[in-house]
Amino acid sequence: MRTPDYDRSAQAAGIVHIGIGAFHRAHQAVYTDDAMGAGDGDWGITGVSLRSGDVAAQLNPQDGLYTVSTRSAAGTDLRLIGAVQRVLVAGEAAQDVIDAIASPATHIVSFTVTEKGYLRAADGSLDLAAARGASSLYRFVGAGLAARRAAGLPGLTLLSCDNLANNGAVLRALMRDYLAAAQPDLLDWFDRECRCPATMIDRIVPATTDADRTAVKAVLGARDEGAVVTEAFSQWVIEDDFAGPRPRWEDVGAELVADVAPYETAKLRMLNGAHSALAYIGLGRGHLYVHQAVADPGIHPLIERLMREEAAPTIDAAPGQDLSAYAEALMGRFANPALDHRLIQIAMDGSQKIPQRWLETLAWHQRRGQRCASLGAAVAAWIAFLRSDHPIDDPLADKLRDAAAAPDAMERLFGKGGLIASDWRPEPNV
Ligand code: CS2
Repeated sequence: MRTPDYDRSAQAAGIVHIGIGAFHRAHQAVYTDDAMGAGDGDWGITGVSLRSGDVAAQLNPQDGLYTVSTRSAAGTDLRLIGAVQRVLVAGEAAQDVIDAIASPATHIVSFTVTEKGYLRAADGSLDLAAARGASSLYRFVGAGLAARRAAGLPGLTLLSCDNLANNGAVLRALMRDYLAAAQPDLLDWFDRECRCPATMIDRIVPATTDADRTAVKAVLGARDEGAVVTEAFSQWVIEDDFAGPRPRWEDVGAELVADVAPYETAKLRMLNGAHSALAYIGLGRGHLYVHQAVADPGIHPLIERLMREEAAPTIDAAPGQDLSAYAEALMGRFANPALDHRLIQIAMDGSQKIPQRWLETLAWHQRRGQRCASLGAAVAAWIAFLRSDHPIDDPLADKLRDAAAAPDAMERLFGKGGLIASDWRPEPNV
């Protein structure tokens, strides 16, 4: 088993990561572990959980160490990751979180807080009441930045690693909205000193189950509470616009580029768009996992069409970006029989995911007078899901259920002033 090949105890913590779930541990933390293994020091990660204390309870007793199991049809590869040094629970150690952000050793604050963690109102602007709340990333970052300025320290790079369109610009705008309301004297300093690069992040990471932990124990000989399970594929495209030092992630597989948009758009509309369609259509047909749904002959062609004929034409590909090869690779990744990726996990937070995954594609075609049969079926499957007995895990759950139950469900969900803001307007027979 591969283990960290650098002196963990000699590394300063250069990164504070907010939202230290399984995805971060299988993605950015692995690149950072690789970078430190390649000799680039002082990029230890201080993890922060904004809500639950689960990850802190799993990782702190293990000194931040955990395994990543990479699973494919060929078997499982196990590796120990040393990049995470400790995990703070914001609600229990607020000052420690602020101190970590304000530490002279910190250069980057990164985020995987999921779509809903950005606390946006339906029109995309900051929900200021929520942003002033206890589990708001803005409060901690705002306080940490204020302490840095007071100490005469330089600003930071705020690195959003969530599946949002234009995640860097979105984070910058929301952070500015928060500062304008709560700490207006910091705005100019923020503009001068801080950067918010865009990123495209990609690795399929199902939620870890107890069966996964048991499988790891069989190999490791010890129980790893923080174990994560993933696929072999991993991709990270980052806009090269940092406020200060950063790990040499490009030496260990990340792509540092001037413009992330073509990669990000392709990923959101093709991979994530297909994922959400698989989730709702698959659940409707009684499947549990992605690999089952994509193998269903009643679903497979619909997903191919969604990616190749509906999403791909809307993307302004970068030179050398081959969307047909991308679609083919995605079908292979979805079919991975060794990864039990639950459809219900992807079905969660639909109100936050669907605009950038489906509705931008639908609007693009609508402007050209074209219909999208696959995305139309996906929208119908989401409404059927909202009407079904499945538990709805979504910040708008109650409103969605009510809207979906109404005879004019499409209007209430997607119409002007509906629950889901977008440029797409439902038509009869979408
Ligand atoms: C999935 C993503 O849960 C979901 O909504 O679509 O987490 C997906 O697995 C990742 O974005 C892959 O990079």
